[in-house]
Amino acid sequence: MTETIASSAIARLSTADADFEDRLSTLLAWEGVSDAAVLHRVEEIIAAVKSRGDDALVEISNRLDRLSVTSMAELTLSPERLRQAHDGLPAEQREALAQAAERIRLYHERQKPESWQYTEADGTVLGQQVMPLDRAGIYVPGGKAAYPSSVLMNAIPAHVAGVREIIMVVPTPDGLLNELVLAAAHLAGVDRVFTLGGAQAVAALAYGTETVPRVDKVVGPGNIYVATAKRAVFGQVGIDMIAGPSEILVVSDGGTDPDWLAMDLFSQAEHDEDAQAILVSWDAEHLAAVEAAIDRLLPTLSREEIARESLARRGALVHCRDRDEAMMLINRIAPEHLELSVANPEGWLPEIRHAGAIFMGRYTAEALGDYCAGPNHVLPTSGTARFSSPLGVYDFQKRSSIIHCTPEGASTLGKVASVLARGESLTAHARSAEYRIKK
Ligand code: HSO
Ligand code: ZN
Repeated sequence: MTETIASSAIARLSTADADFEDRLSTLLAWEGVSDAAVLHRVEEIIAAVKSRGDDALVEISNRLDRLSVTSMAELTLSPERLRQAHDGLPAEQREALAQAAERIRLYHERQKPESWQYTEADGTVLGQQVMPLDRAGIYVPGGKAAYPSSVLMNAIPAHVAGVREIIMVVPTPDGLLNELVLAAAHLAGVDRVFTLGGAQAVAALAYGTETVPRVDKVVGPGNIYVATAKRAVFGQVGIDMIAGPSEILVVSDGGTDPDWLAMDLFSQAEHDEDAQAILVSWDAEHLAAVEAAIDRLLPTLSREEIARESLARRGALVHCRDRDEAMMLINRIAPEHLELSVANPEGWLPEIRHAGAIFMGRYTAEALGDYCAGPNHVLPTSGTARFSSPLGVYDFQKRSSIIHCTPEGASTLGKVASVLARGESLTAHARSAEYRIKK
């Protein structure tokens, strides 16, 4: 068995090792489950918000976020307050946010699905009508995970989809507000903001209170309490995915500067201790060079401890046989982020079946996509790219089907429906269809 070298910050695996499959499975395993104690507390909070509305929100927020407010008015931010936050930013930040927002908007405009209809020979019209949700609720975490970029990534697709009202909730532990988050909300088209967090915020959005309007879908990342609350209210409202820790898989052909690759891995690892960064290459010398770069550059990071812990817990440098084996690993892992740091990434694309976002070539760092390239950074994690897609305009819309029969159409279809209805012993169905059959 290949033991992790004690001095190294990151595990080394080789597909040639007998225990490779076991080690890879262990590395990829992520249990997103919350424990019974968390579920119990979340259920209590939801029940309190459901039955006592605003009073419960004030009480719970005071207790959990260490506030001393007396009414929901103190937990509500006006659109003017958002504008002030925006106008008060240093010009450089304001400009960067505006550029990012505009690029994200342009990209998502392209996603807008069209309604469609077609007419059959007898004049019967069939179709599909796409409509936005009435209200969407966006959860934005507080504290160290408060990302203005995530406000843009969640709210802009909703806005582009045509959602009538976008409500944002963001906790203010100890009363601290993040001005960049508020500025991003202003730019992204958020209509109302409540400074609520945790399970109580999710419950308020799902059920509504005197002050907080009930929404149709709750999206956005959050801690274990938020994720558990989202699961609990699903069905009452729609939810987006329950995201696991962020991950990156980098595939290198050996031609990229090892420092660049080390920093790309760090950019994922610095998110949190459970984030995952994996590099795959068939060039053993190159892997050793990246490992040296990791060891040299780690101490230079502002979030060194988090990155180091993440690499130690869940990171890996994987040596594989060749390009085909690298491709097999990509589809096996189904990564949230895939960086193809190779000479001809286009040649790889047709074979990549599972990846949330694909970053093509040596120059396309994931960080560019995280902030401003245009595509969404809310992506399927933990292998769920096998069956799901990046957050987008379509997550804030739904479809209605349309049927419009002519007398001829009703007659033809009536005969089919009548036979099937009698086969199901549903005679009212049959007679309803038969009334419309031409005599
Ligand atoms: N990499 C994160 C998104 C993010 N990065 C926000 C920086 N800020 C998940 O895709
Ligand atoms: Zn990131």
